Order: sequence, then C-alpha cells, then structure tokens
Amino acid sequence: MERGETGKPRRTQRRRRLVLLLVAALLLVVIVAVAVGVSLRQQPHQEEFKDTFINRCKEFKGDNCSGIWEAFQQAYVNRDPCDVPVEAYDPLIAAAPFKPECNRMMFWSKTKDVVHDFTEKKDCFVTLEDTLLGEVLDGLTWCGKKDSSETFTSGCPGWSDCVDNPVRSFWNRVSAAYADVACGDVTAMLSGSIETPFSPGSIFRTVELKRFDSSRVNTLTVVLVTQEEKVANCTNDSLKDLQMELQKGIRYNCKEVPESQISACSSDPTASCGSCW
Ligand code: DVN
Repeated sequence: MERGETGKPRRTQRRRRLVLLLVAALLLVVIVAVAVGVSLRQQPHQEEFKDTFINRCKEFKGDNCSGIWEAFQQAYVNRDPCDVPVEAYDPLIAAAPFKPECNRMMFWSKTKDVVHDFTEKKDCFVTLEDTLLGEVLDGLTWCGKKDSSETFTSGCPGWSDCVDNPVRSFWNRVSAAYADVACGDVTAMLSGSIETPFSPGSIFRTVELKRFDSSRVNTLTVVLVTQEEKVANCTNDSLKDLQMELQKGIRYNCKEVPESQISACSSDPTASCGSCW
C-alpha cells in the first residue's frame, strides 16, 4: 500500500483533502447565501413598490403603465430626497394628463376620510384620489438618493422635514394639474370642525383655489361638513378670505351639512347626487 509523507495511506490523505474541499465549498455557499439574504432584506422594497405602482395602474385600466412608471421615477431617482422640486414631476403629468370632469370635480381639505367615503359609495363626484395618478400613489411613501438608481420606501424625509421632498412635491404638482382642468360647477368639502376651514398652509388654499379659472369654472360650492360641536359656519372669516381669493367671475356659495347627513346619503343607493346637500 502506497504511503504519503504523513505515513498514512495516500488514499486516506486524498479522502481527507476531498472532505476539506467539500467543507470549504459548503462554507463558501453558506457565506454567499447569507450575504445575498442580507442584501435582499436591506432591499428597500423597490420591486414591491414598483409592483404596487404597476398593479394599481393596471387596475385603473391605465394604458402604458410602464411608461408612466418611467416618467414617475425619473423625478426622484438618483437625487437628494430634499432636492425634488414640483417641476420634477412635469414629465409625469405629460405622461398621464388629467381629464376634465366638468360639474363632478371635488376638492377637499381636512376632510379626507368623509370625502373619500362619499366618493367611494356615490358615483357623483371625482376627487384627485379617484384619478389614475391619485389612486396609484395614495397612501404611499417613496424617495431616491444620490448615486443610487433605487426607489426607497423607508428612511425618506417626512412631509415637513423639507419642502422639496418627493411625496410633497408630487401632491403639490398633481393637485395643481388637477385644479388646472377644473370646470363647470366645482365642489370643495371643507371642515366645520376647525377654526379655519380654508386653512393657510393647505394645498387647497396655496395651490388649488388660485388655479380655478373663470373661463372654465362657473361656480364653487363649499360643503362645510359639521359635527355635533360646530366650530365654524359659513360666515367664518377664513371663508371670507376664500371669497376674496376666488377669481372674479366664479360664483360662490356655501352649505353647512352635518356629517351624519352626508354619511346617510352616501349609504342610500336611491338618493340622487343632488339630494345629499
Ligand atoms: O383638494 C385636495 C386634494 O386635491 C389634494 O390633492 O389636495 C387637497 C387636500 O390637501 P390639503 O388642502 O392640504 O388638505 P389636508 O387635509 O391638510 O392634507 C391633505 C393630505 O396631505 C393629508 O391627508 C396628508 O396626507 P396623508 O398623510 O393623510 O396621506 C397630506 N398632508 C398635508 N399636510 C401634511 C400632510 N401629511 C403629513 N404632514 C402634514 N403636515
């Protein structure tokens, strides 16, 4: 029997070397698997976000969803998340322009839940969040960062952390585009439960109202949603400011409507649109 330098049979040495090689290879596989697992776990859910975007777009019967995705992500990818101005979303508006829904367009402020409960149950009005872009992005958070082609859904700046953040600039830009196509009799659902229903820092006040054009918009009806405890009514000072800021030539009216009446009307399939207030 042939012996190696350790005095052990060569076959035994070869077997030991083979075992060592196998263990090393196994170790290498485990290390690579762990490394991949860790990087996937750190994956900022980019694929998940894109899938949500595309699926919501397709559910909305959007055509060219992948083109709309490209126009969307170019606004913030590979950019400082506090350096995404509203104009960065101009290509997105061009890729998915808003359709004017004359006499059915509803704006809102501080009434997100009641207004969307209403528009979900009654096909009377259309809010921004009932349009393709509004529906696809509603409730989502996203951002990019310098020298990365990824979309992040965590570690992004909050609404008030910086003005030019991807989410806030998106809502400011699409709100402006939606207000630009407002036409016919427009409705705005505001809150009668706060001191200033026409709130100073709100998108409705800073972006949307000023874009209502009297060549397209005939009237603006404020539906002031009230609860048991009425804080504001239609004589509220901030609503006087609204009338001052509303473009001349657009007729204004205001209706105080209990939230319970809106809820009852939206839940009544026989109630016509015009009977809710
Ligand atoms: O007309 C509507 C609609 O078209 C929308 O695009 O803009 C108008 C509503 O915006 P608004 O007038 O600013 O009314 P709100 O209620 O003050 O704010 C609307 C939404 O913007 C909020 O519901 C927030 O969205 P979220 O977090 O509930 O999904 C967001 N928002 C506004 N100010 C914010 C804020 N989110 C966090 N911090 C803030 N300071």
